[in-house]
Amino acid sequence: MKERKKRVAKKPKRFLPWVLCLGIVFLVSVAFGIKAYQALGVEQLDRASFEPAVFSLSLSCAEVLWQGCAPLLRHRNAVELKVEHRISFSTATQNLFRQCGFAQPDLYYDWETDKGFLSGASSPKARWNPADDHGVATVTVRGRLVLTPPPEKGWLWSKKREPLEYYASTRQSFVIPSTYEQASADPENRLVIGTYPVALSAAAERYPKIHPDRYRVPDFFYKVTAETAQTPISPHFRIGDFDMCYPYLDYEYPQYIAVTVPLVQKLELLLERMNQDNHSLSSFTLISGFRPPEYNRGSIQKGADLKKPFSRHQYGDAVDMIIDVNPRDDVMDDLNGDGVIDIRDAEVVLKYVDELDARFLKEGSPMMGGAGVYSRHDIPERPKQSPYIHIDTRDFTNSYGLPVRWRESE
Ligand SMILES: [Ca+2]
Ligand SMILES: [Ca+2]
Repeated sequence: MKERKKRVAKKPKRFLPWVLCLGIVFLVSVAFGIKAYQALGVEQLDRASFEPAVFSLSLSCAEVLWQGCAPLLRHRNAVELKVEHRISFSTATQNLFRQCGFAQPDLYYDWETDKGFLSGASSPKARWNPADDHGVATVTVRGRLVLTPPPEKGWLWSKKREPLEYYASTRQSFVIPSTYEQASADPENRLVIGTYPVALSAAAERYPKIHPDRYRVPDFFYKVTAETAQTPISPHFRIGDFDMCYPYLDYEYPQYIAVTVPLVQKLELLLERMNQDNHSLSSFTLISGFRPPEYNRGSIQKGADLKKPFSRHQYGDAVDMIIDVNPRDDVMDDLNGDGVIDIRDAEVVLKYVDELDARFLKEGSPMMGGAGVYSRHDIPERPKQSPYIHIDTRDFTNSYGLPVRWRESE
């Protein structure tokens, strides 16, 4: 019995080294497996880091009516800007991040502006102040996204891995307003604005006398230069569309012009409405936007005879325009398809303006205004004459309570 007990007690000792060996082999295999798996993951991650467009930024502020366009500011107060980021890694990359144990990404912002000054920089919010500047200003924000991988663990020490960095930037432009006094006093201004007529004077026409508040000197002028003329102020219009630079007129930049937001909004809505009826227009051809009193009076234009002293053009809320798509020849297209290009083609556009103005009148919208059609325009230097339509946002009606309309044919 004693011998048998001894044999039973010795039995486990014989297998212990094997169990220990197998255990060590298993643990080493698992460790190598994890290392290999992680190494594979990081290698894949390095490749994934080259995925394009994974990190983007967008700026927002209350003043912006149309994304990607520069608002015509109607104040000189500070503008509150906020940047938002978008990280759009693929699901596979996100899984790799999880697998490799990445820390939460760090975001750094770098703000700058070419005019005015910024405060609150480096955070996702900043305050831009136009200060005493004029014209088009641009705020740029650059973002740096840093993804820090966990250290590569060795058997005896850990090795730091380089962080992955992504860059993105975005910008927002603004058109800074200037007063009439500032615009007139700027020695760089190449367009003489001149003196606005007094609405209540004895010589004033009927409408200025009834609505003198609509014939005041405009509150805001905007400086346009050769560099900033292409700045989009709405999806389909640039600030240069409203200035006094035409290939056939000898006016230079910089110039200060008046142009109002309701006018630009109205043109956008008119374009949208006409395209609903399959006119397929990418824009309108504006043959005249702002015209200063000095021009309207004929003082700075030879042979000028158009010139109404109370023209809406000098208040920045009127345009003369044609639709010139097919053929593109600087002349109004045959919109009614009768084979003749005349005032009736301008009336095709007027029909849509009537529809919009009826709605604006009902809504009390400041986009409501006057409109007139013409057989030929009144800028003698323009190489080609064309029927056209005048559209404005004067925001008052005629004595019958209807939008002001006129028709001027030869
Ligand atoms: Ca044409
Ligand atoms: Ca026609």
